[in-house]
Amino acid sequence: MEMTLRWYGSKYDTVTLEQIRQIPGVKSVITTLYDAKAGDAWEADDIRALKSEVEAAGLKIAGIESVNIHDAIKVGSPDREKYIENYITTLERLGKEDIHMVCYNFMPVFDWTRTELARKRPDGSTVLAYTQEAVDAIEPEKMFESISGDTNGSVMPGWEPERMEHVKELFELYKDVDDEKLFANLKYFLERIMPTCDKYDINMAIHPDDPAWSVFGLPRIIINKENILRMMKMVDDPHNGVTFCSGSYGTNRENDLPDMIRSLKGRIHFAHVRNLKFNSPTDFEEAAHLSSDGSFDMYEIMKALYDIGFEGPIRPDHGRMIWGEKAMPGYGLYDRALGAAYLNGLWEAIEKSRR
Ligand SMILES: [Mn+2]
Repeated sequence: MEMTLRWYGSKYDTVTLEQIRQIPGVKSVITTLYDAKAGDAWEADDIRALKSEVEAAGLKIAGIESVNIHDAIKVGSPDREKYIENYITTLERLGKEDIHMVCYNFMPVFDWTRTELARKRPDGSTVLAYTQEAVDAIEPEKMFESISGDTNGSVMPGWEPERMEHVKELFELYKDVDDEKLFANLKYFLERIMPTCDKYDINMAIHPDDPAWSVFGLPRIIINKENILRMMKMVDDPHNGVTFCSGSYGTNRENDLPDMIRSLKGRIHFAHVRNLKFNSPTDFEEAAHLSSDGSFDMYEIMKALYDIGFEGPIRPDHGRMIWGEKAMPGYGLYDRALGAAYLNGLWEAIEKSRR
C-alpha cells in the first residue's frame, strides 16, 4: 500500500504540502481540481499546474478524489452524452499526465450526510456525527443550513452552497430514479468510459454511499457486499473497481468489513481507513483511528487489505479536530497525521509477522 493524505489544493486547504511531506511514510497526496464543476472537462494545463505544485513540494499525486459525476449521468437524461464525453476527455488528460486512479461516487443529491460537524467527545475533541433521528426531523432543503455554521469557513465537498441552493430541483430530477435505474445508469456510464480506462490504465474507484442506506427517500446502491459485487460483475473489467471506505460501509453494522475486503480482491483501487464509534445502530460519531477509541477492529481491516495483496493508495480518513486546530471538519492536519502513523504501524507489524 501507498500511504497518502487528501489535499484540497492550496486555495482551499488549511494544510500545506510542506506539512504533509513531514508525516512519516507519506510520499503522495490524493487531490483534485476543487473548483471544477461536475460535468466540466478538466483543462490539461490545470492538471499540469496541480502536478507541478505537488512535485515541487517533494510529493506525488497518487490519484484524484474526486472527478465528480454530473447529475444528468446519474439520472440518465438525454444530455448525459455530452457530460460522458467531457468525463472521457478528463480521463484522457489525467492518463497523459500519468495519473492512474480516479475516485468518484454515484450518490444522488447529497455526497454524504452528517447531522453534526462538531460533536464534542469526552476528550474535548470535536468530530462529525450522524443521528437518524435528526435526519428524520429535518427537511432535506434545510440540511445544509443546519450544519453550515460549523464548517470553519470551508466549502465542504459535495455541499457547495451554489449546489445546495438547488436542492429542491435536484430532488425533482431524481423522483423517477429508483435503485434499478441508478444501477442501469451506472452501468451505461462505466461501459462508455472503460475503453479509455483500459487504454490509459486508469483505475476507477467508486466511493460507497455514506451513510450506507437511503436518506430522504433517495436511492442508494453502493451500500453492501451484495450490491458492490453485483456492480463488479455488471462491468467485469479490472479497471472498474472500488474505494474501500471503512467509515462509509461501516455505518451499517451488518457490513462485515474484513469479509467485504477479501471478497473484493483485485478490485480495491483505493482505501479510506477510519473508525466510528456507535452509540446506537443509527447514532454514530467519528473516532480516532485507534481501534479502542471506536467500534471497528482496525487491525482486522488492515490485515484483510494486506492479505488480498492491496498495493493501491490508502489514506487516513476524517480526523477529529484536536489541539485547537481550525480546518475543514474532518480534514485537519493533526489527527489525520496520527491516523497515518497508526495505520503505518499496523501495516509494519502485519508485514513482519507474516515473514
Ligand atoms: Mn471515504
